[in-house]
Amino acid sequence: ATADQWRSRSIYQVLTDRFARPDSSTTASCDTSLGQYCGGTWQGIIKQLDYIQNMGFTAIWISPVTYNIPDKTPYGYAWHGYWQQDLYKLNDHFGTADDLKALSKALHDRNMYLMVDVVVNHNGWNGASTTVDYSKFHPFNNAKYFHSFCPVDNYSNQTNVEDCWLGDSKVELPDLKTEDSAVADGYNTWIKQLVSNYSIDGLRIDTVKHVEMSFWKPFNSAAGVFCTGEVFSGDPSFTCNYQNSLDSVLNYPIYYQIIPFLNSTNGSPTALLNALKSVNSSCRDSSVLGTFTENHDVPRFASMTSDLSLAQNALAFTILSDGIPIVYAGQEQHYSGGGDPANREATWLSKYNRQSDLYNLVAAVNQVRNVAAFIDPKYLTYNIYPIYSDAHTIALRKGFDGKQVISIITNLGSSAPSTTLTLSGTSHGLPSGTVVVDILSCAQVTVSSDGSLAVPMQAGVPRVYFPVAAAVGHGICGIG
Ligand code: ABC
Ligand code: CA
Repeated sequence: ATADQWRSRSIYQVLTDRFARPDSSTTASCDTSLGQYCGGTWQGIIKQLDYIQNMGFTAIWISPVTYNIPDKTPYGYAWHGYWQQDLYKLNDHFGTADDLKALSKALHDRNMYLMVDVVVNHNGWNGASTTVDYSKFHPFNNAKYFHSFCPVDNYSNQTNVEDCWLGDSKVELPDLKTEDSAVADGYNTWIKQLVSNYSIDGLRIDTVKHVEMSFWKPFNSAAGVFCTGEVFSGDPSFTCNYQNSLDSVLNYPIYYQIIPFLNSTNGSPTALLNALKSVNSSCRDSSVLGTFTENHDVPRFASMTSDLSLAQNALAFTILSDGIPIVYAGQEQHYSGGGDPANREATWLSKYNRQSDLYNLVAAVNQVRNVAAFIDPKYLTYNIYPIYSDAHTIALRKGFDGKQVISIITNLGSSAPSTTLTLSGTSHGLPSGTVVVDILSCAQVTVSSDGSLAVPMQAGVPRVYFPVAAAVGHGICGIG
């Protein structure tokens, strides 16, 4: 599928080993500190697609599928899939080729998309750089395809970032000579075939800033499907520059500003509002960036604060801001693991609880986004903008007149006293007398005769207003 087709999607990120087992167990132990395979598979995911789809997601992103370091390293096993050794073999812990095809088909039968994580920057090696046996790799089975060893140790030197090796002496990540045409051609041939064999709809590309810019355009076109790249940097101009060569990048610049606004009741929204502006001006198309507040590399939101209302605000913003929302499995269960590897908990241990507050919040917010985009696809390219802000709270508008979503995002916290926030008529753009519904509480409010909208703020929860007239018949809050 193309970037245009992906724009309206909402993505649920799973680590294949940690999301669902084929025996549907919800008790199998999985100690994140041990670095072991916990038993999640592609067949396991198929069995839990209702859990994902009932939250309103229309795509999933799974771990890299290729063959990895088979043995135990000082960091444990390659259960996450980023230590690739053979591009043409699958990681058999996750299933067979038929299983992967079955997952792809099961998703397509539900009109959902499959996004696969891919790695081209490096292979994985269990040991120090001096011990690498290149003949173990396929198809790049010779030292001549790799940069000679030097560690990535200076992130302000782009040559060091591109040409040196990630990893360390326990697990090295031998760095491919991606600038060599034999290597680039090899990758382009491989990706074309992988996408076609498994009917993949999109790619999440690992370590994009560690590969020279000129590699990406040909790779994206060889893939022939939507590509979003991991450019791990909070700097809008640096990160957005990669969108001139790839369809999309993950929105780290926004990530790095949402977190300090919402992870305590003292954060300021100023930097987030500035980042929204600069991402919009620096990125070629902010409507297809991957917007997230958690992933498998960063500490879970709930490891920073246990306040549920703050987590609700973070998720509401993730899904309602510009771009393609990405929610990391476990976020909807308020999982609280810290940095890698603690943030890689097994989702099954939550028993796939569909009654949890955040599960229901994600479902409601995905629903309003899906409806807004269905009624008017231009909702998606309408740049969100602030219509109100104070020290703790912002109100945002996205969407054209009569079908705009007005979100109020706050870090007041769950112990905040009840107050009323008044949004003036010129800000929200809804005429006097318009009835709007807060899709989270299902409470309705009418725009007053002077044009203002009186928002009841309570216990730090977000508010998400949608005109009742636009909501009719789409299942929102049961409005028929
Ligand atoms: C293993 C162990 C860990 C151990 C580690 C050293 O080795 O498990 O316990 O601590 C995979 C596995 C990891 C594994 C690594 C290495 O391989 O998942 O468990 O860690 O063996 C991607 C993937 C990631 C994957 C790899 C490698 C790459 O998402 O899961 O890891 O295939 C860098 C890379 C980025 C990479 C990330 C983990 O590391 O660029 O591609 N992610 C700065 C740098 C970033 C850097 C980041 C984190 O730190 O600029 O380049 O990312 O180390 C902002 C700035 C940012 C800055 C941040 C900290 O602050 O704007 O630039 O990021 O303000
Ligand atoms: Ca490289």
